[in-house]
Amino acid sequence: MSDLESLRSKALEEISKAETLQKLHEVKAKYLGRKGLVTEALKRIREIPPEERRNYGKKVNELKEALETALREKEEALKKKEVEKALASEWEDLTVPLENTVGSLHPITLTLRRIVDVFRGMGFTVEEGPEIELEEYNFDMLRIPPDHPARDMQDTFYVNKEGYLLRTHTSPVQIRTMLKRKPPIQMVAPGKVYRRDDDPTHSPMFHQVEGLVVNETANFRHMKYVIEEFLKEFFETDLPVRFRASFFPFTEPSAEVDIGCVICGMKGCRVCKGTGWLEVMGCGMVHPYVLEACGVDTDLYQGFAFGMGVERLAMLLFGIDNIKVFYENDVRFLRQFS
Ligand code: 2NL
Repeated sequence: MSDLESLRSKALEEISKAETLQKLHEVKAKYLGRKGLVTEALKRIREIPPEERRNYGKKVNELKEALETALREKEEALKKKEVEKALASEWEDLTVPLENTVGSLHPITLTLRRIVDVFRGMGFTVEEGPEIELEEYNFDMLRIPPDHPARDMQDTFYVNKEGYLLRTHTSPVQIRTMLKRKPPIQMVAPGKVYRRDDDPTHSPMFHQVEGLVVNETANFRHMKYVIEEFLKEFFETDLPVRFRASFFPFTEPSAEVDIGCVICGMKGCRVCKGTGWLEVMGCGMVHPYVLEACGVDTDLYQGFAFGMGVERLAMLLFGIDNIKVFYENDVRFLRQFS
């Protein structure tokens, strides 16, 4: 019996002295574990003379319960202390105005505005549209065939509602503009677009600017001039530009636009894959099918259109070689654009 008393005072002292949860768990194991001192004392009940057993059993169980209570209370106290410690060292009061700290625009926003501002300077209007689009505007009216791989579930985010998707380019904004306004049209459509891509060079959400000109005289050399002027102003230098024949379902003829590599000065590098040229946009004369689908009379009007990826231009403008940094929101990266 006196052994039980000294066991109790020793255990309680060790519990109260435990500074960490780890230490407390060690004390718990020492007394209440499978081979713990109290557990052993409980097993010894068989060695106790029958007339004392009842009393002994009661005492050991009381001791066990007392230690469990003390352990539980101590554990709560230690956990509370840990939370308080974390709150004291880890919290930030977001309402305190920070001295010498100003927010800054995201590099994609800066690039998007830079693109749009050049076109505004050339008399283009800026149009926006919904990110959840009609499949009809995103594909059908752009002459993208029903079996085109871009329509695949693998490539496009379809939403629950039949006939709707997350737009895969900003062309539907131009479709909407032609449907609601008569030519002459000269517009750009900036915004977010979505494709089911996610690897080191693709993000499921990215940004595009597309442009559209529809009037009585729009032609290929007019388009070349507008694009060359844009690239000159965007990169603030008279860069070499070349147009390569290409294909899009919505334009005919179509071309891809390359600029002399701004990273290596056309000597050949990793970014331009040794060619000295970088592809920066696509363009072409709007297919008559697309114009007619939008109610534009092709006896009177023709159009040209172009499209570019904002992330790609931002990477070239700022010399960034990894698209993911735009979405990680690491303030050490973002602060460089203030
Ligand atoms: C690219 C290519 C392009 C267009 C976009 C367009 C829009 C309408 C009608 C015809 Cl409504 N065309 N847009 C035309 C040619 C190329 O983008 O590589 N973008 C990143």
